Amino acid sequence: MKPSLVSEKTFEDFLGALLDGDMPKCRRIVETLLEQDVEIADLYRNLFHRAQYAIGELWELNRISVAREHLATSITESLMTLVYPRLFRRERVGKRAVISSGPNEYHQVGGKMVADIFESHGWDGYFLGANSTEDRLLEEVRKRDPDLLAFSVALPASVERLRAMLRRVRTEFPSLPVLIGGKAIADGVEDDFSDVPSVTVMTTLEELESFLHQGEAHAVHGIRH
Ligand code: B12
Repeated sequence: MKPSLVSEKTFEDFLGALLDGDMPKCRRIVETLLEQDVEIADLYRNLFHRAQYAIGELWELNRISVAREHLATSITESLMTLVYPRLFRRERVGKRAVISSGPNEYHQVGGKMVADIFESHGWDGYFLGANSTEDRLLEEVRKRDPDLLAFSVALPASVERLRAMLRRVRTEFPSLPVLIGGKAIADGVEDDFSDVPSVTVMTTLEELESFLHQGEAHAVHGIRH
């Protein structure tokens, strides 16, 4: 991975503009980075992720309103579309991933980033969005017949619900490889899924990228945490 192109100054400028709800300025910053050929994982991790976490802290400290947080998140989600022409540069590799935020989980930015990383590696990434119910998820898995299933969980409470969901997934798809990540996992709330077969716990987009680089085809199968 190349060194980050997101300098401290760029981050501060972006965060300031995001807090002001200044979409044109945010957009210019992202476009400049894209012109410099920033790596998608770098842009997502060192600009968007960092800014969203900073927004979360300010919200928690009551220094910004929930409306300001919603505005910032909506700008971030819109800016992610600027990356799309880059996502499909690579030839398709004929692999599919279904990605979900899991049950009762309304945080969807991280899961969408994961889906985009799959796309940028030539996979088809089907992102089911926030709050997937078990029935809806299973229906999509049957329909898409994916090579891999990935979950993104931000809330500690989502982890137990995810376990219950995984039990159902395993009944019907005993060996489908599953990746689990997200803030709740990175914070160490619960990261031991060794009782569920073929589950890999992974917390960063960089890890996901090296997994995709190494794995590409068959190595995806049978990977265990
Ligand atoms: C925006 C936001 C919301 C929005 C989400 C909207 C949306 N469109 O997603 C809304 C308003 C819905 C929301 C609701 C709530 N939120 Co909220 N939210 C946030 C905030 C500010 C940003 C989330 C975000 O966009 N993060 C950016 C993404 C990119 O980060 P990420 O998900 O961690 O993903 C990165 C990595 O983890 C990794 N990754 C993620 N998934 C995966 C998966 C794999 C396989 C891999 C490899 C990697 C990977 O890649 C990403 C890029 O680096 C966070 C602050 C924070 N620190 O996260 C709080 C935060 C997560 N929310 C919080 C809370 C408490 C709530 C509510 C309970 C508030 C309430 N009282 O209603 C509800 C819960 C609703 C629910 N049932 O889910 C707390 C959670 C605290 C905790 N430990 O429990 C936080 C941390 C805020 C805080 N500091 O208190 N929230």
